[in-house]
Amino acid sequence: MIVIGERINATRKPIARAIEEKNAAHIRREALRQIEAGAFYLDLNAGLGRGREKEDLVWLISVVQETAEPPLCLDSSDPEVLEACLPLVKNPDVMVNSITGESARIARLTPVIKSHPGAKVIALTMDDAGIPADTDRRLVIAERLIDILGSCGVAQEDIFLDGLVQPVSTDVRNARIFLEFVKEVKRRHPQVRTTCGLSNVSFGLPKRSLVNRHFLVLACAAGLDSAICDPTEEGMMSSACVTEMLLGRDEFCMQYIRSVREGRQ
Ligand code: THG
Repeated sequence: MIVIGERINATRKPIARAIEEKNAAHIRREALRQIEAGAFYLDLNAGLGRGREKEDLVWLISVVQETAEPPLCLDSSDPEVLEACLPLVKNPDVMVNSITGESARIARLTPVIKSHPGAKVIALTMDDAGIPADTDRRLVIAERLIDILGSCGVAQEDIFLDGLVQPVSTDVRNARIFLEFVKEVKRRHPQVRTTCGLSNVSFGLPKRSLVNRHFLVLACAAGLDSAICDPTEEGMMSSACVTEMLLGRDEFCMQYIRSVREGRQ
């Protein structure tokens, strides 16, 4: 499971405050905590909605890159912000989060993607009509996104389709709709990868981390390759590690045994 650490996101109040106050130490601590917990990519989101997203994301990138150069996942809905920030990222293993099936976004983002060969791209299965309620319509958008990204030169394994999991609190079928999406994408396109904002599933419920980590197990079994989540959340990384082993993806149980030996379980 490729974990994309979600904690450096301006919708979280401590991060919004750190950005406002230019508290670099706080951001660096959040980066290190997530890497130590097992995040591979760090998602950076500076969308405070105060018209300074570009400057703020530039600042986040520079701060996070001061100590280490971790793989980054640039999380913005504004193609202009992504275009300005991508050249600043030092680690070539970078993710663009995200493109959608919306025509305006496609038109603005495809040239940016073409000019950054090797970048991984998260593609959301929504279009001008919004997020489809059913699996089939999400699959139609997914096929279109695979075609578009392929024609931009993005390799299949660098495409991360996000089937946009919706809260089970609003419709109890929502987790299943997402799991079916993942299974079908992996059946049709084994090379294409899948991801999701994991905690969306538990929105509106108590004890969210309990729901999140059980959903991670199910999604992992359905073939989910990656998750945007909080690696410091209780049980999250343990669930991922044990599930990978039980699904036969941890040769000789080495990762699991090592994690116990190192006191991570
Ligand atoms: N798909 C993709 N990218 C995404 C998402 C997705 N990026 C953003 C988001 N969804 C995933 N990241 C976060 C980051 C932080 C939080 C949730 C998701 C978070 N939320 C608090 C909560 O829900 O309780 C609210 C903030 C707070 O007040 O602390 O922390 O789906 N591709």
